[in-house]
Amino acid sequence: MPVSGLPPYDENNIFARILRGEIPSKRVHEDEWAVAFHDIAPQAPTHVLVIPRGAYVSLADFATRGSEAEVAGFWRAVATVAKSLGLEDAGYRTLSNMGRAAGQEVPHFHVHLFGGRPLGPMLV
Ligand code: DGP
Repeated sequence: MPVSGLPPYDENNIFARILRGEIPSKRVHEDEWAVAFHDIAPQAPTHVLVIPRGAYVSLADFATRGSEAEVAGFWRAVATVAKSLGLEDAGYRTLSNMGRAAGQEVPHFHVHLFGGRPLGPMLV
């Protein structure tokens, strides 16, 4: 069933191909649950994408079908990546676009991690 205008999971979406190593990426972290790499069009000095290894189109899909271990492991990885990139002291922002109307372009669930400068108030 499509979620918020997103089609069912496409095994050939760009992040699936990055996960399989078919497309290069600048990886900063990988573990059992997640892979993190620099965004191709950074919007902050540090702009990293964290994605689960599993095939989920969106946060809603991940939260619905992901196991407790996957969900916990993924979110731990987000915090681990932020810490390993030295963002923890100054602070950082996480963001996930859920669905086309929210600006989600790549239909593999991902969390943006922004840091490296004062981020100001969040604008929606
Ligand atoms: P979203 O709009 O939330 O779906 O964000 C998708 C992000 O993915 C966007 O910030 C640009 C990034 N992106 C798109 N294609 C590639 C790619 O091939 N490599 C990398 N590293 N990032 C990509």
